Amino acid sequence: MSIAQSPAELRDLKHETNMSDKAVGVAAVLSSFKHVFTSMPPLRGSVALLKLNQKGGIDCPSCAWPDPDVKDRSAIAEYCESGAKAIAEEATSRKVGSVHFQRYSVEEMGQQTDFWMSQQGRLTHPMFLKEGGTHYEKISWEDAFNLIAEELNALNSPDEAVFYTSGRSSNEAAYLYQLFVRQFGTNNMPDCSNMCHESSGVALGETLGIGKGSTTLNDLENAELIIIMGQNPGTNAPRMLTALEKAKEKGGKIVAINPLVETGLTGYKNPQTVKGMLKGIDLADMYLQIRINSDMALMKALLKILWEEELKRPGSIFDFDFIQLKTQGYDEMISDLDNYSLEQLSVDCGVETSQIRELAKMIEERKKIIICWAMGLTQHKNSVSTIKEVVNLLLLRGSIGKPGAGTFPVRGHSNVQGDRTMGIFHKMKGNLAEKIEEYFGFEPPKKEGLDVVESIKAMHQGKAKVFMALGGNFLSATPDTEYTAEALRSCNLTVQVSTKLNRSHFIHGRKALILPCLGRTDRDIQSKKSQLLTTENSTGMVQTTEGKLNPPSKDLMSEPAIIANLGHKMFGSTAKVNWMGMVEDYDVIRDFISKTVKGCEEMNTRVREDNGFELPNKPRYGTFPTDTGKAKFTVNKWNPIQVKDDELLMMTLRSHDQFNTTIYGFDDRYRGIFNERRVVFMNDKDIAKFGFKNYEVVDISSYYDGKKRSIQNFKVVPYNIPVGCIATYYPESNPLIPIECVAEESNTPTSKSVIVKVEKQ
Ligand SMILES: Nc1nc2c(c(=O)[nH]1)N[C@H]1C(S)=C(S)[C@@H](COP(=O)(O)OP(=O)(O)OC[C@H]3O[C@@H](n4cnc5c(=O)[nH]c(N)nc54)[C@H](O)[C@@H]3O)O[C@H]1N2
Ligand SMILES: Nc1nc2c(c(=O)[nH]1)N[C@H]1C(S)=C(S)[C@@H](COP(=O)(O)OP(=O)(O)OC[C@H]3O[C@@H](n4cnc5c(=O)[nH]c(N)nc54)[C@H](O)[C@@H]3O)O[C@H]1N2
Ligand SMILES: [Mo]
Repeated sequence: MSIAQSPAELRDLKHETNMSDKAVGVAAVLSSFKHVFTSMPPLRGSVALLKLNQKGGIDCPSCAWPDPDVKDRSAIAEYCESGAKAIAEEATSRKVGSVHFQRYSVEEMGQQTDFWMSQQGRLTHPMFLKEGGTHYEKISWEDAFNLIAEELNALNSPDEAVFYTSGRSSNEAAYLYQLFVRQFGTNNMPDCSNMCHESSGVALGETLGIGKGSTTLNDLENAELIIIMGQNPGTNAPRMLTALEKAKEKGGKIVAINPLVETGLTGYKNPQTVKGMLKGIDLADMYLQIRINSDMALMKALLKILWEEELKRPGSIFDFDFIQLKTQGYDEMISDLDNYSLEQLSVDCGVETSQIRELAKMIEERKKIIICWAMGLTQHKNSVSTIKEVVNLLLLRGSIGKPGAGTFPVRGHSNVQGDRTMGIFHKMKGNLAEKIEEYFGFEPPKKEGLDVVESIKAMHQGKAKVFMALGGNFLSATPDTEYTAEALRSCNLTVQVSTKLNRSHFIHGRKALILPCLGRTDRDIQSKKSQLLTTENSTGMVQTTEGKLNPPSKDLMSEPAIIANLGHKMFGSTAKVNWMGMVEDYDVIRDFISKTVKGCEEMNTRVREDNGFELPNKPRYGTFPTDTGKAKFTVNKWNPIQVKDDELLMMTLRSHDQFNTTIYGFDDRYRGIFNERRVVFMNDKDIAKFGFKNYEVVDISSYYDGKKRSIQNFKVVPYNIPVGCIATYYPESNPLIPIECVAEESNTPTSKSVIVKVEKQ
């Protein structure tokens, strides 16, 4: 068996139906405490939880959900079950010391499950796997930096190295990392965004002028209509539910568009109020159970109905003042709608026209409209176009650039947006390039670098030979697991800067390094002073975060210190780029950020203010910094994915007990799944059609371009999911996602629409 995946062994699945009334509430509170207090002593656990998302405390590492105003923060708890689990995972008292690596070979550890890896605890020492070695061995930091420098210097070109970033790194670490990579001479900086909200960034950048959402938490609470597409906030952004509840209390309506009826959007019990704990409410006023990958059809259907109504009652539906003053491309967009029939669009998305009309009516009657979305919209071939249709809808109603209205892509990793602001990007932004040259005295490379998918291909073809990752779990997060494993294995050196063990440590280059670093919760002391770090949330607010707990080992380095040491080793610390000087006090890094990153002026002062500071966001205030200065309507072609009769369309999801590739446990409580992850959710009709029995064990394969990719041992779970659609958990199903299958324009792997066959064993 390949060690590139968690073993395919089955567990004893328990499946309960009717979970909707068991969401959040007491169970969530109990689950939070269980995770924290079984991982660490009570005092450590209490300090961690009490400091979470409080001013002067720790910014939660679980997701990028914004914090309320300081004055509105709950005095006792500003966290959720998912945050508590993330804290338990990072601040655990368990450790993986060097003895552990003597005891288990790389092969043996690779045979273990992802859950086992997360349970082993925090990494404590730099570890080295020599060429042909069977076990990682302890190495000094000095030797580790020498080794990386040696391998980098031996390359024929800087473009033969690849530098990945996950989204947990602080702004300070991200800033130093991009500076290091650019001083080295490449833009090969793939990041987790490439697999996450890249499609949002591209679509919003083109149509509205910046690749970020336009709304704030306050807007959400004051919206009249919130449409939530392709997102499961109950699990992945639970604090969003509190904001939705507030919006609802003020009379706002909530509509969910999702192939699954996700608990949280229904049956929500606020765990932070007594009233909320006792009585569950359905947050969603309307739930459209759409077929996978057909959101564009639904959007077009809505646009068509709104246009019909506008023709009947001219001037009453569309906001022509806004359209004339602020936008372009209206005529083309409207006339293109004639190419589609409402009936066919309704068939394509699997939602009755009567329901679509009902939603259209809600849109007609309200002006303050916010559309939220996450991975259900971004990880398809047509994602960029779909998000542009979302923009079309908002523009027609003038619902953008006004309080309570606009776009809300809900970000994933807690600092994924900040990493981009700091310059982690495989493209070089002109403005940053000039500033780097002005302040650091070297000319950064201009040539576009490699994104995630391109990096994997380059490694596979031998064109990239050194791989370094600042966080993350590249092997398991990326598509086409076996292909990616081959890619990593063909490198000369792979370097993982990590807090915890993961599968990317066992699928490695000829030589491999694990560099253990401080996490968000750890106290970071430099020059005898505790250091602040900063992050940016989903709504573009920059705030401080300060670790409060004793680090698991004195041999850990902070991420900024690791990068600075490497920079110093490679280039020396000069007057212009004083690598070691920058990490003596992170205020120095922030001073450089202030001078070189637009919108971060006076960062040291402003970030210490109560709520931190807001990055510039012109669309939020009604101006659109596109090349023409106008917001753009776009024409997007709708082509349904062709799925043959013996095939199904698969989406890959997160369970309630995981953070991306980190597996906290085997339950997905809100979906009624207990003690198993190897499940495939399927409609009763499909189970009958293919002749399966409930809970029968099957294999799943994709046959893209004639190449068979397979995963074994999945239990068929009857579930309320549209016919023709199935769902499995990520990362177990990543081997099925072909490396060539990507979103147009954004190059994001199509993790939410994989054509597969489910096969009897
Ligand atoms: N606890 C926890 N929190 C997390 C994470 C985690 O793993 N665990 N991950 C973080 C990260 S990095 C991210 S990006 C976010 C992810 O947050 P989500 O995007 O909520 O995560 P997914 O599980 O991928 O869920 C996608 C949702 O989209 C729906 N969906 C799938 N395909 C379609 C489609 O074609 N159309 C529509 N309308 N819906 C569709 C699915 O049914 C599901 O509800 O969460 C962040 N927060
Ligand atoms: N099939 C499928 N694939 C997907 C997705 C999907 O929905 N379906 N979602 C995609 C998305 S949205 C994302 S964002 C990616 C996630 O991709 P990644 O960000 O690469 O993956 P994570 O699982 O979040 O990374 C976990 C590892 O990060 C390390 N880590 C944790 N905290 C820190 C820290 O503070 N510093 C450092 N240096 N390391 C740390 C730990 O060692 C841990 O093992 O996966 C993508 N892949
Ligand atoms: Mo993400």
